[in-house]
Amino acid sequence: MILVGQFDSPFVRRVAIALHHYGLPFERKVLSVFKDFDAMRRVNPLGKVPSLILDDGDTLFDSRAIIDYLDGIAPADRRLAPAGEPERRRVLRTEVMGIGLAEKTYERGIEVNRRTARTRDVDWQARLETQVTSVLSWLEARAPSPWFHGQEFSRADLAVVVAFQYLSRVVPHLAGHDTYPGLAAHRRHCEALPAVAAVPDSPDEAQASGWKPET
Ligand SMILES: N[C@@H](CCC(=O)N[C@@H](CS)C(=O)NCC(=O)O)C(=O)O
Repeated sequence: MILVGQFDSPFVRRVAIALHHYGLPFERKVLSVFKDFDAMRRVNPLGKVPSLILDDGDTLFDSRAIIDYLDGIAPADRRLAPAGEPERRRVLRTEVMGIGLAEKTYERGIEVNRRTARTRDVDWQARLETQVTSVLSWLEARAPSPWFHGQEFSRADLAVVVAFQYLSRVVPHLAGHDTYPGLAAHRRHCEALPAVAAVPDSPDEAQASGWKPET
């Protein structure tokens, strides 16, 4: 399998961590959605990452769809979502919040980094930051101990930890570890897992494709 995308993307990292967790070997094709836009669209017509090129030649798009597929073929004792209800719907609900947190953080980055001060929409930026802090409060209130649901690391934990790591790198003042002690402890528990530790958030890959930290 070939995973397309960079490890500064929380969505690409989600898939890579899941592949490590399942013990599935993969190669990586490092393409940037900005620098390599034409090559990217030859893999995914949307020009988005992640994509996963399967051994039979099929290509899957979107981290949630990819992890859904991988979880379906994983051995039962490695699956990242429970089969039974109501546990399953609760894991998926928290996963949606984690993915949404990463999406809103990413959208805010586009607003701030890819526009000039004159064209930036400050009201839109404020709305995005409200969405980010609102989700953080919702997650913090669920007090993961150490996992969000049950006794094992799940898709919920995976989505939240990569989003929180990403937010901590790109907008550290919105991710105060004193403000969100439950999420900070959750992050430490997740980072102690070999699969998470194997795929560090990569500011190097971000900077190589033109990203600059906010000043
Ligand atoms: N919901 C998608 C989000 C993927 C996403 O937004 N990826 C960003 C990179 S971090 C992207 O491809 N951006 C380019 C674009 O939206 O045109 C997923 O979970 O895979």
